[in-house]
Amino acid sequence: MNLPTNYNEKTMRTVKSTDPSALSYEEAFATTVRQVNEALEHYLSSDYFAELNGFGLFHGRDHRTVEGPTRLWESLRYSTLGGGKRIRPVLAIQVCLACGGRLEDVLPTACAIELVHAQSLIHDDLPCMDDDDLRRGQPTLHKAFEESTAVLAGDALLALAFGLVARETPQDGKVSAQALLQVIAEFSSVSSVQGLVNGQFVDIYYEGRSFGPDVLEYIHTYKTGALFTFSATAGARLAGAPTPLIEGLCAFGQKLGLAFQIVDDLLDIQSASEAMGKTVGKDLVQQKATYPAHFGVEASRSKVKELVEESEALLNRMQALYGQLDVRSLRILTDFICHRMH
Ligand code: GRG
Repeated sequence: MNLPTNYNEKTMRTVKSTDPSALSYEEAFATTVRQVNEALEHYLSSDYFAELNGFGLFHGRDHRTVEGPTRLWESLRYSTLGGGKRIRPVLAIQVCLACGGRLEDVLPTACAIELVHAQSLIHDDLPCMDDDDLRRGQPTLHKAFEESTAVLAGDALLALAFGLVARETPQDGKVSAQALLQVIAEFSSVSSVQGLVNGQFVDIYYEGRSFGPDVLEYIHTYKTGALFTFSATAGARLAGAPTPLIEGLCAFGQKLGLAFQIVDDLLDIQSASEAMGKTVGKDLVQQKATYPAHFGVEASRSKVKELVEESEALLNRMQALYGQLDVRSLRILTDFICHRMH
């Protein structure tokens, strides 16, 4: 594998610390989060939408005389640009950079992942699902706008996401057409019945029903783990990493995703709404399938610790096999995911 100078070096050097492992998520990834936010701002700007209007059915159509599209556009911006840790795009980007890939090759996919994440939050908050009023410290989309707008904004974000990957990934030969098609196909799977939709469906199905550890792990793996797994895998694919490394990073993403959801379950019990920016304590009321509900708080914490150790072991193994793979940022990410307070 031909790995160019690692971009992480540049990111790390902007921070006043000699020990990168001592950095917080916010310190280590401030640049990456900013890049993601700037790109999202662009992809949800009126200029970009005007550019898209040049396609197909809407070619040459002037929307300025009709009021509705502006409100729809505002709802997309409200739900996507108003906060969020951006952890999934950061994971995709950091994996790509760790494998020696280019930021520009992964940024459209990283943003698309955030759009699907935003879509899943909008629909999850709807009265027919989790029925939540608060998200990222603000009224949920169906509260700030209308329920119909929230459904349609989610639909729009989902379709927009796939267009971003196809349209915006540079076509200069660095990412092969085969790799790009595989990324798009996998993105479709994890967003659908092999991922989020399936996880959400089974989660709702088991509300108030008895469940075992296998059901619990199944729900977490699909509902939350799928986007983490995809983020890591896509990052590696877009960097042109060899298959065994893609597989290793896919397994790493799976472990991170499961750890992230167990920590989320723990935070739902232990945190204040202000810190989380969303309603907490609802899992118990809704009799949700969670790790703490099933195994207790201590066993859930031990499971997170176990997943961290397994993730670290995977990173060490991959580093030993691929000397130029820079796993420092992935260690910081793992640490944040397991010790986060929001
Ligand atoms: C993708 C087509 C499609 C449908 C989605 C509604 C649904 C089907 C799935 C729900 C998935 C869901 C909401 C999982 C919970 C994941 C989770 C713990 C979210 C919180 O993520 P953070 O903490 O949020 O990264 P921020 O606000 O920081 O972005």
